[in-house]
Amino acid sequence: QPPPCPPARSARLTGSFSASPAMSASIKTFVFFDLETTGLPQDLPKVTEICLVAVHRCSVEDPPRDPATGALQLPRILDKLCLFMDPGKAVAPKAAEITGLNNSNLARSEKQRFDARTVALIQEFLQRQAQPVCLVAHNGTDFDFPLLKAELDHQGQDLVGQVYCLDTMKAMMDLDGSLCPPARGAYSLTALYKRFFKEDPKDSHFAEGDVLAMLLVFLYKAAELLDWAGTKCGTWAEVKPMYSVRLQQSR
Ligand code: DCM
Ligand code: MG
Ligand code: MG
Repeated sequence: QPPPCPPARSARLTGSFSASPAMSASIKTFVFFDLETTGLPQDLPKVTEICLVAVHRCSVEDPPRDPATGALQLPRILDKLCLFMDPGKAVAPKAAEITGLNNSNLARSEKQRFDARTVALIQEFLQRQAQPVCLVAHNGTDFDFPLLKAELDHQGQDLVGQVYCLDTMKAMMDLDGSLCPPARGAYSLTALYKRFFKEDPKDSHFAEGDVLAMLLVFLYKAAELLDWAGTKCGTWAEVKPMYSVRLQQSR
């Protein structure tokens, strides 16, 4: 059992902002999402792939199970949006290796940039869901939320309406009372999936593969995470872009 972190650090790492508990307890739809990218934050990455999978609260509260084994199953009703982009900058070798996406196969498939139409698709997808929605991403606080914000910002746009944010890595660490950075490796998506399901997740570093693995991890801890979401969710309004458009264009 690692020693508890000092209070200041705990507060920062939970990613808990000022969402009103009464409001985030009313989240109707969880939209699990993952981004594949040209690289890590220091590379000022661009998105190569986005997958969003929307799940109504009722499916999270009562997930289906295999009648014979009792094993958790994916909910029957999932809205999905998966899009690939031409990032307009070089995909780093490591990113290409793990995602299978590179400048050549994205260009050959004539993929478009993360443009105004991409933003419109994401907006419409979110607005189709029962409101309010909560975006859920693994390590979202440090990666997926600020990067999506930067891509929207690049288009001069932002999400509309009240949108909540939940980082499954931070939430799982908080639930375990294990908030110190050395414990992070134990809370990677792969590590959590292996801990709960005793096998490797399928299609790691494919956006949809990572989203479905994250959804199963979430369902495994659904009762605790729903409870956590009711009081500790962040809000989209408080997410800052990973970088500014100007910085990206100067590279
Ligand atoms: N990434 C990277 N190098 C790593 C891990 C990730 O460049 N060792 C980048 C490329 C991935 C993106 O982060 O597309 C998202 O990672 P993940 O597949 O874990 O969601
Ligand atoms: Mg990810
Ligand atoms: Mg991924």
